[in-house]
Amino acid sequence: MQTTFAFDGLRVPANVSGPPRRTTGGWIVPAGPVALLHPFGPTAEFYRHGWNSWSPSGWTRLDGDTIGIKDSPERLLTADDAANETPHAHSGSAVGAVTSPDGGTLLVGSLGLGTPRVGADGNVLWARSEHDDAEWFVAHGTEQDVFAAYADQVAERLGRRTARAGTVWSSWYSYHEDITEERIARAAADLEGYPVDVFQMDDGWEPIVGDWTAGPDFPSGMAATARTIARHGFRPGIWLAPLIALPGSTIATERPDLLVAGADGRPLVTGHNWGSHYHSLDTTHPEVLDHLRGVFEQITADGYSYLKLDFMYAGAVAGHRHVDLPREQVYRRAIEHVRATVGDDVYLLGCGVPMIPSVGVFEGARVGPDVAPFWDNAERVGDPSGEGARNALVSSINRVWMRRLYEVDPDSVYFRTERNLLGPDERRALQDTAAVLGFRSTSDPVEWLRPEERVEAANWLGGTAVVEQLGRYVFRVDDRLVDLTPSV
Ligand code: 9PG
Repeated sequence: MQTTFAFDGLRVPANVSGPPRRTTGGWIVPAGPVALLHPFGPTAEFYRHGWNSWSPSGWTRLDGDTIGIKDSPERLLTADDAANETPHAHSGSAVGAVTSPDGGTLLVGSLGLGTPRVGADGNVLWARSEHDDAEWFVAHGTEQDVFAAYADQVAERLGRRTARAGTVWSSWYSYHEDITEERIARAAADLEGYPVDVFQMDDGWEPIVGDWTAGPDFPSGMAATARTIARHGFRPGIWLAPLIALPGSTIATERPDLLVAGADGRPLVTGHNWGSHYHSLDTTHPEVLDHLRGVFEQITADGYSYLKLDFMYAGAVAGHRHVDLPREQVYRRAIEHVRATVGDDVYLLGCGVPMIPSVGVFEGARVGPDVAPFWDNAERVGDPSGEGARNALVSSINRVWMRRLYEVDPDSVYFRTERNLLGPDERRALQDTAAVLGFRSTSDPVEWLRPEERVEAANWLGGTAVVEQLGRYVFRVDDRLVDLTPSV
């Protein structure tokens, strides 16, 4: 049906599937395709929201370049919604908005789990879902107001978990996969006394992605390392990618029938990393749920209560499963199963997660690609999902509104000058972004830091800040004005 939204000072003719109704800060529109005739023209800016943690997000002019992963199907499969993404058109996942040159923002966002898409051109802001099962929220107002109202509508439906992580040390951006029980023990010992709450071991402890048991570099077992971490005063945290399996893993080798399949019935390739492709576990299969229960019972029994669950989008990709259900709902049920296994006191940080389906089931979520000790990613020009400090900062700061949904993790910051190409202003921009988002983590081993850098790290990690958003990328952080515009 055709309708007209009457906003304060703006009338927007629209095609919708049924009569809209008023709600706080906007309108609820029934499930089904939506097209809004916006009057802002091609010089308006479009907010593009990426599907998962690593997917490019941000603002761009409708008459300018699109934001997305261009020219790499492999990257697209891992770092965005490959089934729907059209990188050369202005579109994204779940929510989108257009901002007129004079400042008003028109937003449409999904309130459900039907793999929704939103896009725009100079005349139309459109929205549709793979599965038309969820209502939409439509609003017009200031940028901050409409995104806050949308987030509140999402949280009202999907819930919000409120436990906080505190400060985190991660092994990834220093040691990468090169970790051993001695190296972890040394890093934890050196960190003793620093204002760090969680010591999170990252990828490298397991023998292969898919087999979640102690690898050869952890001969004393994972419980022993958790005890070591705890002895130094930290909450033990660990990384897992529980929904994927490399071809050589036990589950992929012995039970390929438990993997998401392609049209040919063979295990579907659902992403690429570690110099390989990998597959997804079919979480609609009862035996996969049993397997996951076992993995999570073991890891929590070993003493880990902060779990970074990575590559999680792979549980929500399109493919053939034991039970045919909308894929974002399949994903959410899997996380609910994990939650039921670990209980409410375990902190779950989602990474590579589909953003909206993770609301209410994760305490925290990564909101950008990986940082790196360099600013621009020279190898991946035109790929805003590539690792790098700038790419991480840009996506993360454009997702600051998601603070209302979970803790938002912009990834680690650096204090070290050793093994780091980032200059002082670049390191500071990352630190400011993390302070604004309210999630403080670093990966610098104390032994890599000079004396003055140790002081700086301790002060920043121990700090708290009162943050007020003044503009899209402008914040008051305590008494300081932080303008991240030059970094974006
Ligand atoms: C461990 C790492 C770290 C890191 C995670 C994740 O788009 N990609 O292909 C892509 C690959 C790896 C990746 C991120 C994106 O890194 O974000 O913090 O835990 O895994 O292997």
